[in-house]
Amino acid sequence: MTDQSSFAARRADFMDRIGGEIAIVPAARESVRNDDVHHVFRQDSDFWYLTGFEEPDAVAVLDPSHPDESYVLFVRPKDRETEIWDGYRAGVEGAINDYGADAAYPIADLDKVLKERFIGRRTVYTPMRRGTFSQRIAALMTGLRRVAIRYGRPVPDQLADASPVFDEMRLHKTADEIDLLRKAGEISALGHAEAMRFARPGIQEHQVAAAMEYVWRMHGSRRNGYPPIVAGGVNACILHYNENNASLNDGDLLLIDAAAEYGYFSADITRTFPINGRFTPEQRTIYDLVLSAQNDSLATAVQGSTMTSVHQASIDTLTAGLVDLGMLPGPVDRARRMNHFKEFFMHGTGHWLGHDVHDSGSYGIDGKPRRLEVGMSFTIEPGIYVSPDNPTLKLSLLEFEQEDWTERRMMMGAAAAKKLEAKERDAAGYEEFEVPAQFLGIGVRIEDDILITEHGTENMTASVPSDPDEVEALCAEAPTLPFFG
Ligand SMILES: [Mn+2]
Repeated sequence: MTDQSSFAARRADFMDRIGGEIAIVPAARESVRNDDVHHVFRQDSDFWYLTGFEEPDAVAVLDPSHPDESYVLFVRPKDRETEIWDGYRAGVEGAINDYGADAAYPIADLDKVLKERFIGRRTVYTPMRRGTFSQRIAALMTGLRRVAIRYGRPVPDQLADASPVFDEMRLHKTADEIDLLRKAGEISALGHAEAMRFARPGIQEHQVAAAMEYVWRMHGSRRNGYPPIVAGGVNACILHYNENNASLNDGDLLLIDAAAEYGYFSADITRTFPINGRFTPEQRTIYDLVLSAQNDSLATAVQGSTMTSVHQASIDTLTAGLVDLGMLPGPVDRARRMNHFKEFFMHGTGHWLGHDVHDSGSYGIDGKPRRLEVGMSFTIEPGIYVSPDNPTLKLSLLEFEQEDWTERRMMMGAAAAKKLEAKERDAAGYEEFEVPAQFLGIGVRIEDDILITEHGTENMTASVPSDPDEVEALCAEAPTLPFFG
């Protein structure tokens, strides 16, 4: 597990990156589920990254120019009565003795102490992705300024975003972090393997989820990386399906996008397999195409490449394959120019992976795709979803440029950009196209977790098979877990 020295090393690095300025970083807040019951608490990833402190209602202050209190924690104070009801608190004593803070204060003193610390400073860093908290800091600065100007005292007039500082640090994984990420991948794969053994016609989606979660908890994972998607048959065509309350049907596929969190690192795996253990020829055809797209993306995922190239490889393979199967009108280069693949593949091919399943970090630098470097981790997850409700495609004849879309969305906002695009599509016209009936209702995604290392590209989740013959062999094995039905 991550020990205190690695948090201290991150804080030192973070302080280097903000120069002599001060940074204020808030913990996650508890959220009410109902009455006096809260949702299960999970610490904010940025806050965890710097502190290793798991309580809500806390704030970390990093103040590299302070002579002896460069790391200060504001925490819930010890309170015997409250602790009997709601659990242990480290308190100010624990924050100093166990979490390495140079000083600690009760959270109620935050504004008062910050005002003192702000004297003589020009810039205050805070993660702007925590919107309401950065607004609170901005309000504090404004209030302080009005008084300070009167007395000629210098106080900060600039609020700077700490989120990109976290992004750059979190994007590059250290050896210790990679160990945890690999472990998250390994145990998540064990759960997927059990799901292949465990699933059978007649049981419920959430029962398959339970079998996977049992495996993960037993291997030391305290929680899932994200809500599991266990989608039988046509449910696979709903991308973020997580009702998980349908019965599994003989002859359908089961798409499972689910993974464990381990040591605050999330894996992210999708496998699709036949519920009765044998692919139909149509299912196998679609499956093989998605798998070859994933392999082609994997081949481009090398040091120096970009996530755009990784995505492009899947788009090219899927487009050619879909035309070949008669699922899109050809020729292939025309289908490419019109982005027809979006009829069946609506999401990106991958995203950064780390403390959060869709981890923070920019995909571009100066408007250009950033290069993959050693220590970066991401998913590769092409898919094909053939909605049963959409047998007649209405294909737009508009030739579409991805760059234009990004630029527009930035300048005019997503809703306005979408509206303008719809207008252009209408102007360019449409053609209708019948999807071959035998493919309707099939949804397949295959997703693995990738790491760029000095020795090449590593698939951290390859231990659960994606080769269709190996998948069928695993489905044929007896489950290791009992079914209580
Ligand atoms: Mn994913």
